Amino acid sequence: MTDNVTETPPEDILQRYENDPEKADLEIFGRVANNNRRGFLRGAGLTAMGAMLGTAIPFHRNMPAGFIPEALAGQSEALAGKDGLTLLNDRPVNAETPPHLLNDDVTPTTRHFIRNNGVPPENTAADGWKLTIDGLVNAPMTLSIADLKSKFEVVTERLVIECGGNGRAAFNPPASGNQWTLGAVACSEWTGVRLADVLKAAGVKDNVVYTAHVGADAHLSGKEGKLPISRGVPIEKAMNPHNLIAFGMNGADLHPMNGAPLRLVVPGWPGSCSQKWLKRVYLRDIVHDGPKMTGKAYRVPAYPVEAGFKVPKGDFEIINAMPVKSLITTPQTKIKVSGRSLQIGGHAWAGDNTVDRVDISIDFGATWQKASLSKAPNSYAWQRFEHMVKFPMAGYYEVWARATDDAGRSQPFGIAWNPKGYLNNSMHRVSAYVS
Ligand SMILES: Nc1nc2c(c(=O)[nH]1)N[C@H]1C(S)=C(S)[C@@H](COP(=O)(O)O)O[C@H]1N2
Ligand SMILES: [Mo]
Repeated sequence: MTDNVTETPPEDILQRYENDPEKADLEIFGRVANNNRRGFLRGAGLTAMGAMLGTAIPFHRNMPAGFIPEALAGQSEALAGKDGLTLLNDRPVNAETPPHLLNDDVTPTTRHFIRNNGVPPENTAADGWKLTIDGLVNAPMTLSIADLKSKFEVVTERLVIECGGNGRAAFNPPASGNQWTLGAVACSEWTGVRLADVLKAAGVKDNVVYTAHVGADAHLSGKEGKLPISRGVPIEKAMNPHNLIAFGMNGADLHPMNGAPLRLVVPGWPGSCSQKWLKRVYLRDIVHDGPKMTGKAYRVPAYPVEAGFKVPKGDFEIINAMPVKSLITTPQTKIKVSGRSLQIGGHAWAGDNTVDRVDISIDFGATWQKASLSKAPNSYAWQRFEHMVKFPMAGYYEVWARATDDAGRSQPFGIAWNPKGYLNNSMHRVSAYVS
């Protein structure tokens, strides 16, 4: 690797990223950001970052290229139109939402997380946008957004999108990639047409096994025609009536970072199946092998492994439905309580399943109390739970929430470790200081 670290005087790192992200990566990290591999901070970049933080960074060698220190996050303009999100990376932009800002039953657009694998398209105008449906169909089609609206039934549903890597930050040994804590999940109200209706209109051939999704974002390398991500789902999942080709988000247009003007929403499965800036869906007679479909991407070992285990290459399988999970959205953790009772609330969801019950513990899991749980307004929406807990005396408590789905599966306390840090559905805990 060539040493491109320059001796420029310390200046605002975020500004440098805004001016020219590739150059900033080279100057600051000595390499171009690659989400899967770690570069490190050194030379003038290290000096600049240290100056901004006001102190030295003992573990700077562990900071991956493109990494923005938490203390500086939130200052970036990448989050225009977003409110209170924590920036994890700004090349590409990745930002999550703190749990207490996810309290609404319908996640406002301002609080929907952002997970980008590449560089979003600059032109996100609905006018002139075209979606192509082809591959193994009887009648390939190219449709404008107006065509979608006029030719197919338009539906509105609340649908959960959760990143497969949500919760990765808790992995030990750590897994590379965005260090999501809890907030790479949202349940917005999406408006669009059913993917199944559009595929039926095109005519699905008998030999189809998988869909393949293409968006308009560019690869980080800038290489023409190279896709940052192209995932797909088995045709059986694709025909589920709750998958939408969406042009509306919470009664308005989609946010540019959430896929404007058109995206897939494939609820219940890893968020990566929900292609943003959707340009093309094609049908295949093999399992789709686009970028982030193969290798270890969005795959877990086919059997349980010990933390740190080196899983042989052939032993990974594609993640399908996401596991049952819940999030305490009120109160915010570290809450100070004067008095003896506290109202607990949050949401629970369960991949392709529904949530049967949510239980709450204030004694580190020794005993559990059943929370009240609302029915989902439609399949794949998250379900609200509420419970009043009573503390016996002053002191430190943890409130734990554990959801159980209609197949009898519950959230574990610990993490089912896997090399890439997926599917962490361990119980959410918030602390309470009772005086
Ligand atoms: N075109 C495109 N679609 C994409 C992505 C992407 O990088 N490019 N990221 C995927 C991933 S990994 C997730 S988790 C969801 C996140 O959707 P959001 O950014 O609207 O929250 O979008 C998916 N769709
Ligand atoms: Mo994701």
